[in-house]
Amino acid sequence: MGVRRPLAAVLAAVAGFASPLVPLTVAASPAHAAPAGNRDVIVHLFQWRWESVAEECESTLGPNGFGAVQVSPPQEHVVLAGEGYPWWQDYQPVSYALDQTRRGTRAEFVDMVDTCREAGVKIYVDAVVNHMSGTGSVGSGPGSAGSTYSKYDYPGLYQSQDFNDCRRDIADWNDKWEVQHCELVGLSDLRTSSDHVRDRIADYLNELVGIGVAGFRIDAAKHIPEADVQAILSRLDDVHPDWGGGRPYVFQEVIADGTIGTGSYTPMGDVTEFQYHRDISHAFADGSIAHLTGLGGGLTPGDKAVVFVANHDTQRNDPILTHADGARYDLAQKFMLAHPYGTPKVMSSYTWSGDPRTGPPMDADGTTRPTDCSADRWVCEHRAVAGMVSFHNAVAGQGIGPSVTDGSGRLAFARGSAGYAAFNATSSAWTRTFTTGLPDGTYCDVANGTFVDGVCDAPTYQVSGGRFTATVPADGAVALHVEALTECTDPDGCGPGQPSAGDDCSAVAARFDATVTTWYGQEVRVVGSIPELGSWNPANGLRLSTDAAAYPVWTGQTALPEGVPFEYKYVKVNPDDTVEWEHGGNRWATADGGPDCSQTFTDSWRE
Ligand code: LAG
Ligand code: CA
Repeated sequence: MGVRRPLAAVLAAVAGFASPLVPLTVAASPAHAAPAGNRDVIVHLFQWRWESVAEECESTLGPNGFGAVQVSPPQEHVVLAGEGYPWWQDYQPVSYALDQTRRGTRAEFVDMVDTCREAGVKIYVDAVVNHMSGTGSVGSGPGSAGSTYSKYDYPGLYQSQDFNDCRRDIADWNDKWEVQHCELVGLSDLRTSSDHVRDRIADYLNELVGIGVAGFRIDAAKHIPEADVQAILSRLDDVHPDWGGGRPYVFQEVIADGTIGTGSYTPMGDVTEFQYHRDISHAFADGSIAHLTGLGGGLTPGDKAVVFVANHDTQRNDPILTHADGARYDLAQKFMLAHPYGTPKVMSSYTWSGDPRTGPPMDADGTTRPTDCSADRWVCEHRAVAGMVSFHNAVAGQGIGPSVTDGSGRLAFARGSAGYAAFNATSSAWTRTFTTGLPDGTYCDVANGTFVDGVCDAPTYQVSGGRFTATVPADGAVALHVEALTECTDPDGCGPGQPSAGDDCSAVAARFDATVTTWYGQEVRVVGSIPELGSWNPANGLRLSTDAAAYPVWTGQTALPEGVPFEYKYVKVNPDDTVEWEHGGNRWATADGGPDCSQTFTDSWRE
């Protein structure tokens, strides 16, 4: 077809198009493509402002395939000016109002959830529901949103009868009843056996689900009787349809001990596996990693375990390996992302000197400052491991294949024929040839950079005959996987959606046929990850056209490189140049010209 008449002229001829312009919702443009596939990796953006989380979703988390952000608690909290606004204010709720925390307003929170959803990233809320505030550091408030309160009285929410009767600290940690009914570090312990309390907690969590929150970390879950956790979770609504509906994802903070194990909480959801944290951290701290193919053996079943190298408590109270350890710690987080056991939770920290109570970078009134990864005390160590998230996603479902070691500090292993990773927890480089099940081609080393929109910003390695030779840096890694190929040289191809070998077309004559209902004056374009489709800039996208006979099918043609995977979406462009993106994730394709070097993409606008 290829009709290129002035649009107004074309559309004026179409019956029903004389209607006035209707204002459109302008959805945020995906600055980058969101990788498809399995996305379950969680990053804890500890203490980040909502607006900073939103920016990170767009710039880094979505493009690299992170699945979710654990955000710090969003409910109203105590404000402890006298103690210099410590980070742990958040863990003392004053009400379930989302109006104002040190990290921002309710509107900013909502905007974050929406922005992250557009980027394909879920928000998991740290739900502090075992307790309210403590004595000592608090008086009557007001809390961060202005509420007054006292330890056992939160007007309009909880009164004295809503707290357990054991109004003292947990003393005997071998007594399960005490652990669950007395006070954790002096925090007033909610009577979670009561319907009133269960309903209030469920109201709070359902408000978040209504905003689009997709999951929860249940803080101090071990201190809430199992039946009470069950009763609260059973009251929750299903998550937003954009996430496929279904139950919210839940992981429970259970620091297992001889009295309470993770097993009593797995019926309700996932659990934190602290033994994994200790095992991986000691192994990397000691440079003794050769045995780690078996990591996770004997622990909570991997499909129920959330795993981490450090969390916000361990990095302060019981540090084994943390951001302060630099490359070796990054290496451990990379290993976690390469290894099949558990759902990985990557830590993102800020530094403090001396006093571990120190809050995040903040203004004089205790309001948290926006994150600038190159300033203040933000570490942003999740960025150093971002490429490994793509490895984790690409090898999902593949077991550990053949492994090699060299002394106790070096270990390399395959993940089926989808990936291969080598880790060197020693102070000298490790050069050797590795035998993999990977198809032949050029691979982006995602342990040392990222692979986004087909662009590799890391060293590349040539796999030939399934083998590659690498020098794994001291305290470093090399990781290759089949979704980060820059060129495929394997005669059998490199898998669906990947560059294919033996490209026989110099270019593919590509045609897009899209069924799109438009208003008079609107234009339709194809915008995508490759320059031919505007590199995600709608202004440079491929313009489609239609006419009275063809409408609502819009058509356009361009030449595309064969065998290069790309992503795209359709957009409607209004006369004032505002842009409406179609909904849903990015579309994926690889031009494959076939014998006549042409290809047609037939699509329908996704509402
Ligand atoms: C958690 N998981 O079960 C959190 O991961 C952990 O960070 C929380 O403790 C704890 N449970 C309660 O939600 C943090 C700090 C504590 C702090 C507490 C409440 O690690 O140090 O306690 O939050 O803000 C602070 C003081 C205590 C005092 C208490 C009550 O440090 O000395 O007794 O407040 O006033
Ligand atoms: Ca309790």
